[in-house]
Order: sequence, then structure tokens, then C-alpha cells
Amino acid sequence: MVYENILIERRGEGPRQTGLITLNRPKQMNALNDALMDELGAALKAFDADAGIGCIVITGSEKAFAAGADISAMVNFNLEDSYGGDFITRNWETIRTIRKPVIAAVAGFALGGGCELAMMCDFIIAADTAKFGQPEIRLGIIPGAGGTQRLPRALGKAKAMDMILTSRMMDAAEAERGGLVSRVVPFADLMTVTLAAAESINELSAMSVMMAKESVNRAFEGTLADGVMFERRLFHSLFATADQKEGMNAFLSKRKATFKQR
Ligand code: DAK
Repeated sequence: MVYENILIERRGEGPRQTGLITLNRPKQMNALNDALMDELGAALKAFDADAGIGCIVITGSEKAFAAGADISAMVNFNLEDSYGGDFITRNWETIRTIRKPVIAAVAGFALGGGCELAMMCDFIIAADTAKFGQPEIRLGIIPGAGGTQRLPRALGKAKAMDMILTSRMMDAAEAERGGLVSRVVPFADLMTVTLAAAESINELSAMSVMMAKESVNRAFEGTLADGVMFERRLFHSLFATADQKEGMNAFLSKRKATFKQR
């Protein structure tokens, strides 16, 4: 696929590298239109299928991670277009199918679908310039890509209601205090810190990394008892891997583990 709305790079030196995706519609504050979302979906799938990639990072620009879905593409939608068209299923759910870790590196505005996209990533590292918001209510709509569900899970009901009903933006410091983002760093350090986090994941056993992701995500899907049982079965299965032997033997021998990905 030819990418016109995103930039694709590989970063890192090791046997497994980081797939870096930069959202790139600068004049529109990275507003997420169908073309961009199709490219993002294709890039995510390609990196997920690539054995040389251990981790994926999605970022935007200094001004905006993404200012939401493209309002100019939706303004004349009727019910048939929004419900009957492929707007919903076409590309917004692809990220949920990715098995490798996906980290969002957010600077500037992450609004509406941009905030929802960041929340669909496995964790968010924010620059101190980041601003999160779900301002859809001002457009006469509500969040449509999971915002009303993921924001309360991340921040609790009070802050989620406040943001969604008043459309106020949350800065990076408040987002970190509330648990929406995992770390806040100065803007100048955003990519160095995020790529270092990705690199540290690249060095691990891919099977344990994917199972850890799967198991944490399960915490949001069902009961605690089911989740714990799911985790236990994945935990048990990792004792069938050579990487478990290597990881534990390396610890006991006081050396760094070298995982063979099997
Ligand atoms: N769409 C289209 N263009 C946008 C845009 C957007 N979301 N955000 C910004 N732009 C454009 C502006 O129109 C402007 O274009 P020109 O006038 O230069 O041609 C340019 O980007 C620069 O923006 P501003 O001049 O407004 O820049 P400021 O620094 O003054 O303000 C801002 C930056 C980000 C605070 C402001 O642009 C803003 O409030 N933007 C809109 C934010 C917003 O309302 N976002 C929510 C959109 S609705 C779903 C999936 C997704 C969604 C729903 C359903 N399904 C799967 C069902 C998502 C919906 C949304 O996100």
C-alpha cells in the first residue's frame, strides 16, 4: 500500500525492531479520515505479521496526536451513512486485533477519535504538552469509537462524565494522576523515552509479551474469576517455551537473558 497520510519507519538495531507509525495530516491536525484510517489499519497489520517487529508505536506531530475524526467528512452524513455505511466497521476496530504491543506517544491535542485511538493503544506515554478531550458533545454528537466506555474505565466516572459532558480538556499532568497515561515526559524526550520502552519490549520473549497483553485486556472483558483463570492458563502454557527456561536460568546465573522466540 502507498502511504500518503502516515509515515512508516523501522527503529532499533536488534533482531526485533520497533514499527513506528506517524500520523501525518499536519494541515488538518491529523484529523482521522477514511484514507488515514485505512493506511493505519494496513500498517498495523503489516507490522503485526512481521517477525522482525516486536512492538509498534503510534505518534502524531508536536501540535496534535490527532484532533479527532475528520468533521468535514461527516458533516453531511445522515443516519443511513453513519449506521448503514462502513464508517463504523471499516477500519476503527483493526487496532483491537493487533497482538503485539502498541504504544501511543502523544503530544499536543488528542481529541475525540484521537483520544479514543490513543486509548485503544496498550498504553500512552504523553509529552507534557499533551491535551486529552472528548469534545463531541459540542458537535451535537457523542463519542463513537469507545470514548464513553474506555474513558470511565481509565479515569473513573466523575472525570469521564466531566470531560464528555463539558468537553473540557485534560492536561498531561492530570491525565497521569488519573491513570489515563502511564508516564509524562518533556516533549523533547517523548520519542526517546517511548522508543526505549518499545526497545525494552523487543528484547523479551514475544510469546510472554503477547500473552501478557491478552491477559491484561481480559481484565476489561468479563468477571474477575474468569480473568484470573484465563491468566492462569496462559501462565501455565508459558512453561512449554524455551524462553521460560532461558529467562529463569539467566536470572539464576546472574546474566542477561537471550530469548530465542520459541
Ligand atoms: N476535522 C477536520 N478538520 C479539523 C479537525 C477535525 N477533527 N480538527 C482540526 N481541523 C482543521 C481545522 O478545521 C483547521 O483547518 P483550516 O481552517 O486551517 O483549513 C486546521 O485543522 C487547524 O485547526 P484550528 O485552526 O482549529 O487550530 P487551533 O489551534 O485553533 O485549534 C483544535 C486546534 C484541535 C483545538 C481545534 O481544531 C478543534 O477543536 N478541532 C476539533 C476537535 C473535535 O471536535 N474533535 C472531535 C471530532 S468528532 C467512530 C469513530 C470515530 C469517531 C466517531 C465514531 N466510529 C467508529 C463510529 C470520532 C468522532 C470525532 O472525533
